[in-house]
Order: sequence, then structure tokens, then C-alpha cells
Amino acid sequence: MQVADDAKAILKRLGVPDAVFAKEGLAARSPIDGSIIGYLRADTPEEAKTKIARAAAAFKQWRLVPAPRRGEFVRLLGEELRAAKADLGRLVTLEAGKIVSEGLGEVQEMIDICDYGVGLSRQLFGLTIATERPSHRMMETWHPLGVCGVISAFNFPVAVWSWNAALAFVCGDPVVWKPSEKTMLTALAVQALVKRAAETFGGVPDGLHEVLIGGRDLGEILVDDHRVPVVSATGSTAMGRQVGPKLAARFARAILELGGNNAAIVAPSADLDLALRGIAFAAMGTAGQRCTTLRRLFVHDSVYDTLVPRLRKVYGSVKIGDPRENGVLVGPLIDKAAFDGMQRALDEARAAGAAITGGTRQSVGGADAYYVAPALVEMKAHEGPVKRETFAPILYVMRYSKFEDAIVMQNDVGAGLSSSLFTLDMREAETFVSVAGSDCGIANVNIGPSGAEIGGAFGGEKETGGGREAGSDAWKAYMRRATNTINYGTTLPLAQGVSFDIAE
Ligand code: UN1
Repeated sequence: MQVADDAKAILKRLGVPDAVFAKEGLAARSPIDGSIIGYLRADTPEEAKTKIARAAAAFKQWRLVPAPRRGEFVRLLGEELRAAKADLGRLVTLEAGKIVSEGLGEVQEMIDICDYGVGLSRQLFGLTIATERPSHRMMETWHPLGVCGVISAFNFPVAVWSWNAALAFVCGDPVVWKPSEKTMLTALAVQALVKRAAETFGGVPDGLHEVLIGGRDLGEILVDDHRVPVVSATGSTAMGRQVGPKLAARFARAILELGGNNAAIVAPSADLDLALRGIAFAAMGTAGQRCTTLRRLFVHDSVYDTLVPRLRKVYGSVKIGDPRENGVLVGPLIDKAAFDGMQRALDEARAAGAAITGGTRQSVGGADAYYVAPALVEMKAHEGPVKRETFAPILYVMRYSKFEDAIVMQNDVGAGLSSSLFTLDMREAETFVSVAGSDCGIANVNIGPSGAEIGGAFGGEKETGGGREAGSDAWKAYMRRATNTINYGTTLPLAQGVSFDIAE
């Protein structure tokens, strides 16, 4: 079936009518063959503001719904996602180019965070704190914060939304979502599923979930609007540099999940079979287009000549092609700009004397599709293009001889998202996850840097932006904390022993 027909049939089944398509406007494309699925009309700035206003009005009601009831709404959303998993996963494949199992995996991640949100809806607790004053009680209360803006990228077009939205809904916050212009259709499909869950729930205020279709200008409107106290933005560090200061200027909260330049270290004792699999998935999976993709590999001298030839072989034999096909592990790049960026980085590496396996364009999908052989780039030094994130399947490989040097190199980049170490040496493993080890938000042992579960807090340090999403206590960013002190006595003792005796 043609991509467009397939996508339109899925959209219809998920509740998005054909009428959303316009004669002209923003093109929704498939990276599978570069074809245009249809055109969507962009929201005008006024429409975007109206949607934000609707969400702000919804907040007034939604915040009063008891949190476990809000959890019930998220449970229903999870049910919709379960029922729609095959279709939505397929749409992710069609619009973002992910292989089938990764498209489905992305929807599974959404289901998982909904389940998590349901439990969380009964766990939004604060502390009771010992007070120095007699007959007093001190406690903290977590309140809904307000409209949560979500700006998401093409590479996880729906899962990243769900990490934010499931938590925001449970925490009492409406969501206004500005998806990537490259993945607008999956966003509309999700919007339709939210609507279905809302209908089953009954009594969800209008405006609890709004989608802004359009370009950067709409993202800016969201970022600048004082009715949006928290914005969670996923994308490049360059985007974060624009968004962060704007939010700071109006004292709004920023949850930033920006670039990654993730590394793995392969130590002498590593289980090389396991390392090989871990490296292959982390570096080539999603065609190198995850923020957690493995981009830098430090291999100990003693295992370099065993591991790297095996890796070269894997790179040479991995099946690249139409992501809908069985056995394909590497689908297309999202667009020409991604391909050009990859070639620029490879040219720089070549100029620095690197030996490159792969990296060339494949004749799949026609002139407007960009399929590449993943590149394995053996560098002489940790320098040049290695130090920055190129959103494409390039794995830079370097040698090391001292573990401490490997840690220094691993940390010697701007980004601080994810990292990993393959070792069976307990001292190395513990050092790596200690304060003297990886400086990233995620540090794994005997697992690659990608493919995190939703139960942990997801995000990174330094130029990755410092935000945390999904599990652990990430929910606190979507709520505001009040410290309450209650005097149930008959006198008014003051804290710090202050006396203030007024005469009457
Ligand atoms: C992203 O690429 O923006 O850990 C998110 C992972 C996925 C999420 C990646 N669970 O690779």
C-alpha cells in the first residue's frame, strides 16, 4: 500500500477525519520515500493564543478534580493506547521512519508511563516535618501548577509527549503541545486518542489538551505566554539556548531535554559478545537518531583488535532499508538536512585522518528518501566532529589505555545525557557510576546508553539542559510545593525564639 493511503487509513481508524487535510499548507512527509502524505493548515498566532487560553481555563477546573480521578483519566488513555498500539506504532514508522519494533516500542513506552501515572496519582505526597514550636504542625502540600507546554522532536514523536502529558494530567495540569513539524500526524492521532479517553471519562474540561500545528513561531508563542508556567522542550542544544533564557526571563520552569553526545567505554574485562550487541543497538538503532544514541566508543588497547573488526563486520552486514520490511534494522534518516549534516561530519573526520566504514547513501526509496549505511569512524584522537552531536548514525571509535583517561574523554564534551561502560571489573563499574565517574544524567554498566525505561528520571546535565522527565520524582516539576504550618495551640510562639509582645 502507498504510504499516504496507509497513513490516512490509520488516521481514520484512530479518529482523525480526512477533513484535517488541506489543499496546501504544511507538508506532512514520510521519510520512507519522501512522499507527501498530505497538507495541514497551520494554526495562526491568534488561534494558538486561543488554545492556550482554553487550556488556562481548563486548569481552573482540572486542578479541583481529585488526583486519583485524574489518574483514572490517564488509565483510560492507557487503554486507548493499548487498543491503538499497532496502528499508532505503524504511523510512527510511516512518519518518523522507525523500524516496526521501534515504532511499537515507542507506543509501549506511552502505555508504560500511563500505568506509572495511574499509580502516581495516589502518591503525590509531601513530607510532614518536625517543627520547633509546640502545638504546631508543619507539612508540605503539592498543588497543580498550571498549563504545561510541551515542545517535542521528530525522533520520539509521541513517547516524549506522553512522559510529560501523563504526568501533567495526573498532577492537575492541562497540556498545550507543539509537536515537530516533521511529525504532525502522529500528534493529531494522539490528540484523537486523548479525546476518546476524555469522552469515556466524562467531565474532562474543554482545553485540557491542545495541539498547536505549525512552525517555530508557535513554539515561541507558547514559550512567551505567561499563562504557561512550565515548558518541557526536547530538541537540540541550540533550541534550548533560545528557549531557556526566555523562560528564565519570566520565571517559568524549564524542563529541557537537549542534545546528547553519548559514549561507551569497553574495558579489558568486558563480555565482548554482550558489548557488541549493546553497541550495535545503541549506535545504529533508530538510524542514530535518538538523543541517547551511542556516538563515541572508547575501546581499551587490549581488546581493540578483537572488538573493532567484529564491529566492522556488523556494520557491513546490517540490513538497511524500508523500515516496514522484516529484518531491516536501519531505516531512513528524517530528511536531506540530516543526510547533509552527516556527510559534513564524515568529511571533517576524513580530513582528520579517520578510517571510515559505511556512511554512504543507499539507493533505497527514491530520490527524496535518505537512507545511509551507518558509519563506523576510527579516529586518531578525541577531537573535531567527535565533540559535537551529529544526529545521524556515526559511531566514532577511539583507543584508550588508562581507565581514568577514558573517563576524562567521556566527560570532555558539552552534552551530559547518557553514558555506559562494559566491564566485569567491580572497581571500574563502581568508579564509573560514582561522583568521580560519568558526569551524565544516565550512567549504565553493561548496557548501552539508549533504551531507558520510564521508571527512572530521564534527562542529562550540562548542555543537555538539566531537565528530568518520566519516573522517580520527575513529577515534582509539574506541581508547586507549599509549606504549611498550622498552629493548633492557644498561644503564638514565634520561630527562632523571636519575641514580639504588642501592647493592647
Ligand atoms: C529521545 O531520543 O529523545 O532512552 C528519547 C531512550 C528512549 C528515549 C529517547 N527511551 O533511548
